[in-house]
Amino acid sequence: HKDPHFKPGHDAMVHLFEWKWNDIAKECEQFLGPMGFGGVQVSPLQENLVINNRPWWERYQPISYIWTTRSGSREEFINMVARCNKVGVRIYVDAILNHMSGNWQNAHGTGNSRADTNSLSYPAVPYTAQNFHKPCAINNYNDAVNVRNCELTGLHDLDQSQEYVRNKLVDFMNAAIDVGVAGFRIDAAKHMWPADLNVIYSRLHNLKTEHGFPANARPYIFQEVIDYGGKEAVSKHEYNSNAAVIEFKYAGELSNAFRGNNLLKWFVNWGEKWGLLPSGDSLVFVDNHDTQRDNPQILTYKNAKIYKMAVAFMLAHPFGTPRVMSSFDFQSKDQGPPQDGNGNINSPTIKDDNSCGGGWICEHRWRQIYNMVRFRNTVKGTDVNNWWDNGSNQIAFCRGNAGFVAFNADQYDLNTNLKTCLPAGQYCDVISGSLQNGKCTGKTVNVQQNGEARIEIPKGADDGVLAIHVGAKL
Ligand code: LM2
Ligand code: CA
Repeated sequence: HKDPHFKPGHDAMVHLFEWKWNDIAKECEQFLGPMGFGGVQVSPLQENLVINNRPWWERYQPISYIWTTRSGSREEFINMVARCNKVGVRIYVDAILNHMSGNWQNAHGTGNSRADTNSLSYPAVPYTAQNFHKPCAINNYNDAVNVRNCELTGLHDLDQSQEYVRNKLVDFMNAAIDVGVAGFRIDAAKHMWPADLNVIYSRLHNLKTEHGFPANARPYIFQEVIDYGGKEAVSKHEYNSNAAVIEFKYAGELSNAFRGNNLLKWFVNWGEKWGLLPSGDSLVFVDNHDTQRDNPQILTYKNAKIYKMAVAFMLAHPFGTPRVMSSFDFQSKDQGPPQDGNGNINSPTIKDDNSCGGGWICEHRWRQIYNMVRFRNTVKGTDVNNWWDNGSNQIAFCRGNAGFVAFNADQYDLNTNLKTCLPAGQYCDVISGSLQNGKCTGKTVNVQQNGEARIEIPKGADDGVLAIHVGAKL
């Protein structure tokens, strides 16, 4: 369950947070496939409670396993998966296995199901009170039983030790596998027992060859276990034997350094030496839909220049399976996606320069980000070599003889000759521009016969990164 099954020439996942299925299908065909993205993490597929003012987080309050949400219908979901697979882009579903909704009066769902949440009755599944842990509040992260058998912010906590509950969860996931999804994000995995999860994973169907997967392929599973390395009863090390884990420490350390609280030169040994899980077990990222709202240390689209530097570093470095966040703009924590007066989600608008409008940020359509996805594909299979740093926050490294990247997070210019490891010639810096019709719209870098080039990143430049690779040679 650790292989994302990206197609050749495709890499990196993008979380299209709160996007509609029809819009994702179009995005796969028009942008993600051609640009070499590997897959999309989509918002939850299961029916959720309709909550006043339609906050984004209503989707984390399931009411049934019916595939009807504000992202679209069952038919639209099936159509999206097929169209994305066809252009080499995989779909990963955000699966909420830990809980159902909290308590709400007159609860009804996006598929019109009803529930009596106060008595833990969800007839559209059906679940009754006996399928849940006896309600108690999670309030002690030093106690694994409290963390796993009590309610996360009042969300009714399913008992995954019951065969009945396991079967409901497995059936839901298998139905998604059967229409072609490549895997799942496991929401709140920290709040479930690894042994129960492993039983559930073991019962999942293989991915099907008719959807372009290799024979006997297992679904990719990446589990949300928030573990920054502090002392808690539950740790990420309990979860990575059978499936991948979302590496929060990776995200924390990257934001910390690019904010200026740690020197970039220390990234010379970035990886397990920092206390991260093994590369092959790690889903890595800079920000996610939670941390961009509730963790002020984490970089987001709102800190554009240093955010793009952190994302570029993630995509340039071979560690882990990277996930790019694609957000909608928000002023307050609860604000839902761009929507009309009836609560229907609006589609993003796409401008001439590739960027989005209509309240959608679409970080994945920022040149500095999608060009680094291409970089990552081009250098695949190589290691980091010829690391250089100035003893501070100017760093550079090669990826074999296929790519070279440099960063300047110091408050003074970077202007020096560096080994790029690339064949001599003229290269287009894919951060300041793109190679279009044989011309570079940004800086050109001249690599000498000895593999060296003059590398310049002035302190006041729009971007603090320079990246060249053999796929963008003039
Ligand atoms: C997750 N991972 O483990 C998701 O990434 C995260 O976004 C979810 O929280 C959480 N777990 C549960 O799936 C979000 C949001 C919460 C929100 C819940 C449920 O961050 O604020 O809680 O979804 O919608 C809300 C209210 C909270 C209330 C709760 C229950 O904010 O005050 O608690 O609903 O009604 C009484
Ligand atoms: Ca639980």
